[in-house]
Amino acid sequence: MKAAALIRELLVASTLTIVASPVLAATIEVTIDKLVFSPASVAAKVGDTIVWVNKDVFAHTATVKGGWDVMIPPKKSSSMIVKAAGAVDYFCRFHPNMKGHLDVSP
Ligand SMILES: [Cu+2]
Repeated sequence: MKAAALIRELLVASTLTIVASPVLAATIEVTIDKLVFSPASVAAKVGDTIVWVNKDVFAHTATVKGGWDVMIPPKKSSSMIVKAAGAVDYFCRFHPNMKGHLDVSP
């Protein structure tokens, strides 16, 4: 099998795995308005999706030092699937005063 075909097969297989997953994952919405994450602190479980909805006219990020980094363009939303349990503080790289907290249970 050619490499490209193999990659395609793997992609199809992983997509099916995600679709067939019986885990009841939740979607948790965090709004960004006037440089504030709201709610500032949310609880989630591994596998849940966090959606940041940016109502501001400038870009923000949800960034964990040494961890993940999500770019949220102006007037857009971005999402991330929570992969690890634990408590994390995140902030916006452009506005370090913007702070959020995530409590993730397994
Ligand atoms: Cu920001």
